[in-house]
Amino acid sequence: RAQLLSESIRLNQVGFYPDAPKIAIVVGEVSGPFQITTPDGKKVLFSGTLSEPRQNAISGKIAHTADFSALHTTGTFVVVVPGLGRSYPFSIRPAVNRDLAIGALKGYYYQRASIALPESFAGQWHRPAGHPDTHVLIHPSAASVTRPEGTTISSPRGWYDAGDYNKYIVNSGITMGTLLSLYEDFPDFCRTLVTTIPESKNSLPDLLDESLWNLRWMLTMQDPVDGGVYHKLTNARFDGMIMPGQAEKDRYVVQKSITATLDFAAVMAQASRVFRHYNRELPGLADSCITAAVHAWQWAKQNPTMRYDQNAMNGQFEPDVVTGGYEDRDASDEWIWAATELYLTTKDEGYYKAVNLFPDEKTPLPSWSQVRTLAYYSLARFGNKLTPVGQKDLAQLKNRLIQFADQLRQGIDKQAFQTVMGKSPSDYIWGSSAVAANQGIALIQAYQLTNDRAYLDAALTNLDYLLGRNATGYSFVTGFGSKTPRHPHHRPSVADGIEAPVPGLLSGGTNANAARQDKCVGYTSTFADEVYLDDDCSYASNEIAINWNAPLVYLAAALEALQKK
Ligand code: 9MR
Repeated sequence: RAQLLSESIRLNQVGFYPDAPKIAIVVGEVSGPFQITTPDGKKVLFSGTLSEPRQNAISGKIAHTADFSALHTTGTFVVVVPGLGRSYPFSIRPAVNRDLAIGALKGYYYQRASIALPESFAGQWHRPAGHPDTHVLIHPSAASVTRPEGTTISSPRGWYDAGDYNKYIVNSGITMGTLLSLYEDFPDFCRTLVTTIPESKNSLPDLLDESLWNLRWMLTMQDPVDGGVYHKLTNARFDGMIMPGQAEKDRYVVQKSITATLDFAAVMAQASRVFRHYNRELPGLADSCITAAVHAWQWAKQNPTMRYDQNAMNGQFEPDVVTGGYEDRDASDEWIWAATELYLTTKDEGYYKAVNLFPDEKTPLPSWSQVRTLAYYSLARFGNKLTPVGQKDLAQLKNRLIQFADQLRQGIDKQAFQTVMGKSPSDYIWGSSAVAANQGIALIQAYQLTNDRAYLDAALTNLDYLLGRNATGYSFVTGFGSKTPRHPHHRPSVADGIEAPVPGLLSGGTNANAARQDKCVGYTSTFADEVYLDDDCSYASNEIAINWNAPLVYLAAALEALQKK
């Protein structure tokens, strides 16, 4: 008999690979048997017993595991806990994350600036073009002899950063680095990811065509005279909740910054490597990219203290700029990333030696403000192909990555939701969904180095987290799962008059400090792992952003690519 839905049963609402671990977490004081049945309840495929209770270290709440890893039958099922009810449906099948990988990559298409999205590609989310960005003002903070205040540059294309319509180089940096690394790590698999975009018919993989939309914008953000890169292209203040085509505010490029310029150098160096393979289709692009990267590096050498400090800037120039800051006091990690990508592309050991690659024992989790480990990933990818200076450090480097993954993996079994994510309450920051996804990437790197499937299984726990096995019960990806964000802080999703939000976008997710940060009314919990609100006022827990989607694309695609082995 069909059971009523119980929100106490938390699980990946998309599904599981036939041979991978499969668990649901049942929250609350229950015990005894559970079953896996068809959604109508007519057929029982598996019976098991709930685990002993475990206490959630953050909230003190009780959790039990329903482990049905031994079920390998493909199909669509639910978990039933007698007396409690059933879970959301999920499937067990090969390639279960393929649609997610494609959908999350397609998310970037919807974020494109300066182009109309026709119905043939965007479905019900079709919309007119917005932000041509062909007459972008030089903000007084960015004025130079050749580009004085009030002159304009053309800087079209790119992806909107997030729920807002501005374009920020720093955040584009890690986003592009993550997507291009996915390509470099799994080129053959990436060619199979078809997102149905205007460029799908050309000979490039859609992942690269999509990345090109942003790469071409990034190239326009470099001052051709000195090589420095403007920190962002932005309105002075955020747009209202309007569609892109209705936005009319002036757009500016602001001061050049050390972090933007180094992130740009890293991306361009990596892009040069990647697009070198498509020299026939894109003649000259790879050369332009490496030239741009080297020029940026030279600017950085001459301007190492050029931090972007919006508060200090405001008051000095007209108008004040109050949009996203992406401010970062410490550029040492950006130096490491830029030097590494330049070294890998040019094989010039001077870049490698220009920085201290291992300033301490840490392997920091990548984020927009911390890109050191992206350098380690790239070096590990090249492995034995490194020149002698790189070879010398290779063993140490691999050890670091493996140790980092071991730390992540350690103690999952004691965690309420049996995920890598959330072992520490400090995981629940602004954009915590990307913490989970980036932890997953770190585990995949360790798998690549060791072939130990335990790392893959650990990475899967965080995909399970993102898709519903968590303290909120939400799958954080719009359109993927049963209980998904309906009201993300995302201007098109709010303003388009269509009920469903734009699909394939990863909500920032649980954020312990969200209520204090966005002051949105309606949060129902103060436990770090539960502070999430599906309301568009909640920009601190329910915005979407390109740097969060990228590790989701990586994680889903890499897991797909590796399951096939
Ligand atoms: O992702 C950023 C997060 O780490 C910061 O804590 C937060 C506040 O500064 O800003 C986030 O980035 C936002 C950016 O500044 C503007 N566009 C939306 C981004 C996601 O919320």
